[in-house]
Amino acid sequence: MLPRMHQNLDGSTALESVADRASGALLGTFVGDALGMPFEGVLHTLIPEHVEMVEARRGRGTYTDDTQMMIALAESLISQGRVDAEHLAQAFLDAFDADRGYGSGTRRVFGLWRSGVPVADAAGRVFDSRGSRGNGAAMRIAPIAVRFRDDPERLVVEAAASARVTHRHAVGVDGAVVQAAAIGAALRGEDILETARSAAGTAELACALDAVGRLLNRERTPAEVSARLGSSADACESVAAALYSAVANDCFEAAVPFAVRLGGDTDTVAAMAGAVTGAREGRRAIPARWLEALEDSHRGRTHVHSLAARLCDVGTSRNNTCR
Ligand code: AR6
Ligand code: MG
Repeated sequence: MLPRMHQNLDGSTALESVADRASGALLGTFVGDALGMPFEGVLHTLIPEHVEMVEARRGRGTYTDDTQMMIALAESLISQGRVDAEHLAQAFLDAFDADRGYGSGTRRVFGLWRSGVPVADAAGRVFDSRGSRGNGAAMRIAPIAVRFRDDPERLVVEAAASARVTHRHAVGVDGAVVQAAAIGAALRGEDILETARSAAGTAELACALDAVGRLLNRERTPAEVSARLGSSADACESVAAALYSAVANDCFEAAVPFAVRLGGDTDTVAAMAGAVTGAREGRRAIPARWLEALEDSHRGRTHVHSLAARLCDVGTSRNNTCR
C-alpha cells in the first residue's frame, strides 16, 4: 500500500507517515471528546452550526472517560504487547477519575472488580446479566487499531477481547470491533465503510452500517442523520453515526463538528469520528487551534502523542520503528 500524499499548508507535499496517522487516531479521539463534551445531552437544534472548543465543566479542552480509558488501554497494550484482561482492568481502575463522566454500567463493573468479583465475570453481571451495549468499549479503541494495524484479523480478535473486559453484550463488543476495523482501514488507506461492514458480527451493526451506506447517496443535514441512525450512547447508534460523519465529510475539521451536531452522546460520537478521520488524515490535518487547546496535564496531549509513537513500535518485527 502506498502512503497517502499530504498537501502541507505551505503547498509542499509530504508523505504522511504511519506515526502521524497513529497520533491522528489518538489525538483525534481526544479532540472529538473535548469538542463534543460541552454539548452532551443538548438538543441538537441548540448546538451551534459552527462548533468550536468552548468552555467546559472542567475547563476548555479537557477530556472525559473516553480519552481517559483510551490512555489506560494504550498504556496496558504497550506494557503487555497484547490485550491482557487482568492487566487492562487494573489499568482502568488505576486511571479512574469519577469526575470524568463514566457510564453507569462501567462504574458498576469497576465496583464489582473492587469487591473481588473476577475480571472475567463482572461485565456479565450488569444490565440484568445481559452486559452493556453502550459505546464505552468502542470509544477507547484507537490504540488497538494502531497496535494491530498490519494484521486485520488479529485486530478484530484483540478489539473484542478489550471490549469484553467491561462490555459483554454482543452489540457492545461488535461496536468496538467495527470501530477498530474502521480505524485500521483508515490507517492503511483502505475503504473505511467497506472494511467496517465486513467486520460487523451482529445483524444490528450490519443493518446500521447498510443504512450509513444508503445515506451517502446525497448530502444530509445532521438532523436527518441523527433521525435515521440515532446518536445515543448505544453502540449500534453511535458507532454508525460516527462512521457516517467520518465518511461523508472529507476533512477532520468538517467531520468532527458534524458529529457533534448530531446531538445525543456528543463527546463519544465526536471522539469516534475523530479517531477515524485522524487516522485517515494524520495529526497534521487536525487544526492547531484545537490541538493547542487540549489539556496538557500529566496524562494530557503530550503524553497521548508519545503513546501513539510507542504503540507504533510495539511488536514491529522488522526494525522496531514507525514507517
Ligand atoms: N440494556 C439496556 N440499556 C443498556 C444496556 C442494556 N443491555 N447496555 C447499556 N445500556 P454504560 P459506557 C444503556 O453505562 O458504555 C459515558 O458518558 C444504559 O442507559 O455501560 O461505558 C461515556 O462517555 C447505559 O447507561 O456506559 C459514553 O458516552 C448506557 O446505555 C457513554 O457514557 C451506556 O452504557 C457510554 O459509556
Ligand atoms: Mg465521555
